[in-house]
Amino acid sequence: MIQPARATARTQVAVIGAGPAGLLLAHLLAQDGIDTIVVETRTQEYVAARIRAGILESASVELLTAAGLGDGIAAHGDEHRGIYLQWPGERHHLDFVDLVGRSVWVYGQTQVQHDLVVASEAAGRAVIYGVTDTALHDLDTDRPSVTFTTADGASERIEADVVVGCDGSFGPSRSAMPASVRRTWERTYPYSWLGVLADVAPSTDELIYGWHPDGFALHSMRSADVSRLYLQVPNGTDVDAWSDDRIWDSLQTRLGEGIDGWSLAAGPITEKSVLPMRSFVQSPLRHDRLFLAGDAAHIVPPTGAKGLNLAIGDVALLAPALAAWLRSGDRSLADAYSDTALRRIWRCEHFSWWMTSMLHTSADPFDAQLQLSQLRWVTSSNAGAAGLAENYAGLPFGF
Ligand code: RFL
Ligand code: PHB
Repeated sequence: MIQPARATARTQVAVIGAGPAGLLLAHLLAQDGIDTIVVETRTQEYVAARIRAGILESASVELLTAAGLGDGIAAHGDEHRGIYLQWPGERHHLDFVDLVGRSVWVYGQTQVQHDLVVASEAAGRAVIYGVTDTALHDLDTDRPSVTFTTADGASERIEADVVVGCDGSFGPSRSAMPASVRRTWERTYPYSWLGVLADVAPSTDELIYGWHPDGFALHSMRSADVSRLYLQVPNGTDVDAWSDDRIWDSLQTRLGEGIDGWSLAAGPITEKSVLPMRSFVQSPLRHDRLFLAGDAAHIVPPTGAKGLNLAIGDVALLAPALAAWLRSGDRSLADAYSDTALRRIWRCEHFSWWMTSMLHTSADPFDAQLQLSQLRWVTSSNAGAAGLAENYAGLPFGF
């Protein structure tokens, strides 16, 4: 079949995916004088409205601030010293600042994405939304390319020095790594989260992670007027089986049982969805001229609040590595990127699995006793608490 002629654009770095990893990479590379073109399959409005992560580690806040993206965090972010861990009858505060000298920030991924889009538009950077048929080519040559169809049906090609896959779990970049070098590790969990967003002031000053025989519950927040709450539910749960009343009753039971004088304020639920939980890593993160960053390379269950922070951490390593290569021909950081990033990725994979395993209940009474023992240790031993705090508040990029 004769293929239609493609319009060809040339750039230094072709980025696939305009989520936080892709837009932040384009932003940091621009600061080093490197050109990018970003292609994104969704519309700009869809990407902006997606409700996802809520917590930034201090290293993420420092990086965003140093990159000129910190105004929103300073104005609307909420710095938290730690979290509460609880089980029926006991609630304990872990103060990360006292334990490890670092805090975390409540600042939603929606807001991070908004800040990145504003910066990208202000700088006039090329981001092409609504593309289909994204495909990667010639990654083992010095002229790799990405082809796609634009929203109005035109066939286009971007030729670049390197291609970076920031296209999350369902994009084409992960599988563009040759099968001969690719290795994957995966764990699925026998439960999901039912997440709700509610127009009600949070009933807590800092996040509450609650173990309960009925299942895990989490009280998070987005602002002084908006709460974000989660309930452990079985896989395959139909969101329609959970009326608003059932959700509030379950949250009150799981988060309030035996906690004297505490009650959960209910309010209008504005969003409700079920999120499956998965751990996944693909290695290496670089082969020839293809690099992976963010969810394209790894997935964590959300219990440790690491997904967005890991994406930021990858990009924090990758941007200077690509800049050194493309500006001065120095490939040493690019060569080291995969191994350096994977050290921190596996630490966060372990932490996310550990938090998930400690807090989600199964039908096994032996497991329940182990979990309660672990929770008592983490909340009563300085060593246990500091280990959790160090991981939750986040290790330095490049760890
Ligand atoms: P993203 O944000 O998924 O962005 C990838 C982008 O690539 C686009 N894309 C393509 N573009 C062009 N061509 C193609 N063929 C493409 N295929 C895909 C996608 O449309 C998308 O815009 O990945 P990134 O940038 O690596 O950022 C990672 C974070 O988004 C992610 O780790 C977290 O949001 C994970 N996550 C959560 N993490 C937490 O720490 N706490 C949470 O509460 C939390 N909630 C969530 C989440 C992830 C979710 N997903 C992925 C289903 C809730 C949800 C629903
Ligand atoms: C959130 O606010 O969405 C959130 C916070 C902490 C987590 C997971 C999700 O561990």
